[in-house]
Amino acid sequence: MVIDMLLMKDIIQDGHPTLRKKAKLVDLPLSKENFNTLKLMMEYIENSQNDELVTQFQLRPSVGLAAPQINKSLKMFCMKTLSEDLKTVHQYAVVNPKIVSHSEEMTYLPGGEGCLSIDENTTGLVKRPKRIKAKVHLVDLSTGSVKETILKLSGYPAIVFQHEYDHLLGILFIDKISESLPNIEPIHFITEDEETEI
Ligand code: UDB
Ligand code: ZN
Repeated sequence: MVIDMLLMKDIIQDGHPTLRKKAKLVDLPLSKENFNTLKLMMEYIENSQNDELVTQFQLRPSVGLAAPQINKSLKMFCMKTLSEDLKTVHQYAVVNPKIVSHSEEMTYLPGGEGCLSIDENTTGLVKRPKRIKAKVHLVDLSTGSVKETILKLSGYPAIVFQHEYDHLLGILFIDKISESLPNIEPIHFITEDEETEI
């Protein structure tokens, strides 16, 4: 029996040349192989958000994974994360994305960014546009259908999207670290308690 599942050993690390290459456009219609790769990438993210599987398989709890990180130099990534109010799931399997516009307003994760492809002790503040519009091909991983759409994202999901998008350009968050970001409003996750206080 062959278990087909991505593990940390499958994620290449900083220093590997693939992480610095510009990824290639993905052929459409999507090949079975690329569809299967996207499914494995989303499965990794979902497994990594399950405490038991994190312990069992030593996964890093993850919100996004780009194909170059598993040594496939292709313009595709998966993300699964919540909005700052923790109410909306932003789960996307994305092919051939292009950010077509972004806000002037910038934001950042106050705890800094990390990366599955970089040593877990390395984090840093990264300034990014607060809102983006991206033309993407979205893949429905249960049916295999692909549709072109414009994704409009704001706040945390926009940061995750941009981090993954950078991987397709050969850019890592360490290229963009700032020591401090005065005058920029960081992302703020809203808890239920906070909401009831209002
Ligand atoms: C991550 N995880 O997946 F808010 F349940 C990071 C790592 C590098 C620490 C694993 C993460 O942010 N987890 C997380 C955050 C939450 C709630 C939660 C889990 N990535 C993805 C990556 O490296 N993709 O290439 C790094 C993120 C930093 C900013 C956006 C992506
Ligand atoms: Zn990353």
